[in-house]
Parts: sequence; structure tokens; C-alpha cells
Amino acid sequence: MGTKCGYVAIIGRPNVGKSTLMNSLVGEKLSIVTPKPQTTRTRVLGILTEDDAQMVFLDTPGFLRPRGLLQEAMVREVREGLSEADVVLAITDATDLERTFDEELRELLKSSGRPAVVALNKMDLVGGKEIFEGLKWLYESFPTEVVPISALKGHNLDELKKVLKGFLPEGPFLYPPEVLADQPERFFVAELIREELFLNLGQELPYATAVKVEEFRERDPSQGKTYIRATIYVEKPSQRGIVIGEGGAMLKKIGQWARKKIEAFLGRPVYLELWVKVRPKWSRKEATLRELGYLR
Ligand SMILES: Nc1nc2c(ncn2[C@@H]2O[C@H](COP(=O)(O)OP(=O)(O)OP(=O)(O)O)[C@@H](O)[C@H]2O)c(=O)[nH]1
Ligand SMILES: [Mg+2]
Repeated sequence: MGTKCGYVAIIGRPNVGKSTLMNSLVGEKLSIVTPKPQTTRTRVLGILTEDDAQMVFLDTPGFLRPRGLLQEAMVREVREGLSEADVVLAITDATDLERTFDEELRELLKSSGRPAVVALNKMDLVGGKEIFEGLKWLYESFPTEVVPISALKGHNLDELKKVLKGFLPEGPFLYPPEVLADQPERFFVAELIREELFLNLGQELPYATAVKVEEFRERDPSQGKTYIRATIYVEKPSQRGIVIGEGGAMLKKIGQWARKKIEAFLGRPVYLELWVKVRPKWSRKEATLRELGYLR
């Protein structure tokens, strides 16, 4: 019997659970997740190989009306994800369906010209009647396969995979079955640090931060410890003060948590050194966005 293989672009409004879902499906934390919207800034690839099918997921940033260069780059990531897709998986939030499956998003799906599956996510947060009515509303506003899921609890993901598989083209696997990701370790390291910035810093500050891994090497191979030096960029001196915190307390906390996550991801001990630097208007400069990997 032949194999099936294809790209599944995961799209949707910010904070609906796209990254949570990709991680659940692939079974590895590849994409960072926080309670704040606009966490994901680039498309992140995750590969699921099961028996005779390989699904290459593209987690994308939340779709929004862009304000500024960084958000423009994020929307571009969504569009490029769509253009690579064999099937589009649109995620909606059961607690906020009309906003997370509005006209603009439906237009985006239509104009992509790709087959679409719509998931009603966060089904764990609403009752059975609401799920039923939500599915009906989704189907009426966009007739296609509609699947209720909980990305967080893992509910109904087998059904979702079955539906997606139906849309995959026949063809050989693009990746060896044991491969889950295609980005370099440095990318995941920077993202895990950014996740801690989003989790620990309040208000708008996370949006003014970016992370660059400057150095990544095995310092002492006999101990197996990896030395990582990364810079956290902020836009203003006052923000630098907040990220560092009283007596360096905030930066220490961010560094400790990030290190634990990086060690879990790499599966080896890490020495993490973090620096905070001011780079005025980094999010508004094309060259910087390119340097940080937000523009390709
Ligand atoms: N209760 C519940 N919470 C969920 C579910 N899926 C995601 N969440 C939560 O929703 C929040 C946002 O999740 P993300 O996976 O970061 O959402 P996203 O769509 O990738 O967000 P952006 O990258 O900002 O566009 C997090 O707090 C998740 O824990 C779900 O099925 N049920
Ligand atoms: Mg995300």
C-alpha cells in the first residue's frame, strides 16, 4: 500500500491554541505556548509520522491586521504557511467562536484555494450544548469538515488526525519517520527564552523583547555541558531595567526557568548566560527583523 504525506498549515486568530495543538499532535514541545496572544512569531514545523502517513504541520503566528513591521512579517508567515499547505487546519476558540472565526478569516481560507478543516478548540471549557451549537454555526458559516477538540487535554485528536489524513496526497515521506522538527537547536533555545519572557513580564513588555543566541558550543565535552550565551533585546533603557529586575532578580528567574526547559529539550546540561541590550526600535527595522529570523 502506498504512503500519504503532506503539509498541514495550522492557522487562526491569536491565542486560540494553535501551538498547543501542534505540540500535542507531534508529542513534543516544539512551539512555545503562553496565555498571551501573539506568542508565535514565525512558522514552526512539526512532523507526525504514523504508519502509512506523514503530516508535516506548520504552526503559524495568530492572524491579525498588522500594525508595524514585525506584525507584517508575522502575517507573511501565515500566508507563506498557507501557500505551502496541502490542507489548512483552521483553529477556533469555543469560548469566543464568532471572533475567532470571523469573515476575514473565512476569506483567508477561501482565497487560499486549499481544502480546509475547521477545529473547534477548547471544547473542555464549554458544555455539550454549546459544542453542538458551535459546530452547527461553524458548519453553516463555512461548510467543510468541522471537528471539536481540546488541544490541551488531547480530546478527539485521533478523529482530527483521521480527517486530516483524508486530505493528504499520496506520496513518499519527506522526512525520516524519527524526525520531529527541522529547525536548528538554536532556534528552540531562543524560543524557550522568549517563552519565559512572555510568562514573566507583564503588560506590553514581552512584545518589546526578542532573543538572539550568540554562542552555542560544547564548552567541556568531558562534562557534556553546553554553553549558551544569548542576548535579550528590548527597545528602551527602562525596559532593560524591568527585565533585569531588582538586584538582577527577574533576569535570574527567567534564566533559571529557561535553562530547565532548554535542558529538557536538548537532553543535556546547559550553562546559560543571558544579557539584556537596548536596541531602539528593533521591531521596526527590516535588517534587525532579518537578523532575528522574523523575516526570511
Ligand atoms: N482550556 C484550554 N486551553 C487551551 C487549549 N488549547 C490552548 N489552550 C490555552 O490557550 C492559550 C494559548 O495557547 P497557544 O497554543 O499559545 O495559542 P496560539 O494560537 O498558538 O497563540 P499565538 O501563538 O499567540 O497566536 C494557552 O494558555 C493554552 O494553554 C484547550 O484545548 N483548552
Ligand atoms: Mg502560537
